[in-house]
Amino acid sequence: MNLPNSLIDSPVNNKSMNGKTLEKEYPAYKRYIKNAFDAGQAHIFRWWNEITPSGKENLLNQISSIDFLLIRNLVSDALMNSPQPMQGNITPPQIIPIPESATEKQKAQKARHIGEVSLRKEEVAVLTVAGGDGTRLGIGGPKGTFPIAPITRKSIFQLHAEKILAIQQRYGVCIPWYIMTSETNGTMTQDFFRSHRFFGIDPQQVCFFTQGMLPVVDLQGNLLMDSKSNIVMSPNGHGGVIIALREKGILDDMKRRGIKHIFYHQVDNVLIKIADPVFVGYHLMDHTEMSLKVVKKCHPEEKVGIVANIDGRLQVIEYSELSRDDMYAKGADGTLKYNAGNIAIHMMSIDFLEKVYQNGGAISYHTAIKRVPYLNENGMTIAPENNNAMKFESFIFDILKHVQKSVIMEVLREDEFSPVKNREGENSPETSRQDMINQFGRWLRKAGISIPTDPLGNVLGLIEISPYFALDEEELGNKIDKHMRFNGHLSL
Ligand code: UD2
Repeated sequence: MNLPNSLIDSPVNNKSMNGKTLEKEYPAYKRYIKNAFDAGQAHIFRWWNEITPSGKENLLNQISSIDFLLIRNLVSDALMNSPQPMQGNITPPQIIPIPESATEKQKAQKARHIGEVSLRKEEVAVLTVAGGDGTRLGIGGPKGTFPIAPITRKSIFQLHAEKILAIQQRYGVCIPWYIMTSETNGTMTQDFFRSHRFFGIDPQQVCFFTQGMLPVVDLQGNLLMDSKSNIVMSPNGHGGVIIALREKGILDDMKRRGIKHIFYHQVDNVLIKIADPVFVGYHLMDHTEMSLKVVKKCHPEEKVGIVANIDGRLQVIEYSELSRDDMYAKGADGTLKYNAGNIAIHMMSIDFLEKVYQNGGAISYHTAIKRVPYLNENGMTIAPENNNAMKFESFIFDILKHVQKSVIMEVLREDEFSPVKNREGENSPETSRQDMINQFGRWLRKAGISIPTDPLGNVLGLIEISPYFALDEEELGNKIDKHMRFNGHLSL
């Protein structure tokens, strides 16, 4: 496919605004103005003579942050190469199974011990990526602020914070917590933490940083505006964390604090076992560079990437990039052949990240076709009914291409994975709350307390156990009054 004319010579170039005049008027921005015009994006200055000085300043600041060459290349790639399912010889990876045999259990115990030693040495930091727009949930604010706990309605951020505090207490350590936000939700996120006094965590150990943004373009590659002085920008994907860690001095901060390994997770998983010592231990045991937790997919079309070897190299194939045949392929035992669902929980060694930077640190981008409101050429806001825009996002797991050694650990979905993604249905606040209640119910049952369930196995009633009371079933078993009777409502 050829590049659209708009990218080669925008008609607006000639019509409404002269680049040279602008360059003369704003010498400090000369280079950026030229870049915008050269890239065929002159239409963004269409309303230049109408906008206020602060609007002009905003637009100039925006163009100085945009890599027009990168956008041009991404657009041309997207237009010339229609999305293809992942090519190559796909084979299932080697996975540490959920321990069942005595030997497997022993190995997990050993891993736990190694992980605990590392946690006690304060070598591990937690990194939460929370820069996404959360459009599917549609709450108009950071997802982590969503009130999710079944009874107390604590926010997702508060649950994470309390888990970190509980781990700190258990091991007598301090665990630095790095939170990546975006320009869109960064201020709101920090305000939320401040207004909740950081949920009891020492503010000195929490470090917020923002990821980069990329412009959103229409299906021909023209930058979209949502006001006469504002280009629509979108976070550059969670892979942006790789750039931000270095550019924002986060990696240096980690090294200053003696951190050697990063526990990485997505903000939306309410069952996350933060800094799970067993996972930390497996990662360390084999001197691994980057490790992954996986669950068995719950159905072929579940929206999780799959972890697989492609032509012998470990990769995550995003759900949108897996062919239908591979999605439904069955192994010899009749189960899904590609069944290792990526739940986006990783351990990454600082040394490995250094290696990624030494290899150039370049991240690749994937194109997502979305529906994005915009200002049309008459200055009217349009809420499109169909997909009208391309967003470019990088994925953290693309750095797997730099990995020599990695560990993949299978975990039980009901113990560790319940993300809040959608307003309703699968992976919604309702299912996440139920998953929490069911988990607490299982812990209580293990401790000998009778907990009634419906035919689907869902607990009848409400249960919430604070991370301060118990982080896991073992801790609960040690603390709970075994003669307690559940009357349908329990908050500990
Ligand atoms: C992600 C994974 C998918 C699976 C699933 C599990 C990708 C591309 N896909 O799918 O394979 O593991 O999660 O839950 O990762 N985020 C940022 N900045 C951004 C974009 C996202 O910080 O620019 C964060 C976001 O706040 C969230 C996480 O990354 O915590 C996942 O983003 P998502 O919900 O868009 O990813 P999803 O569900 O498509």
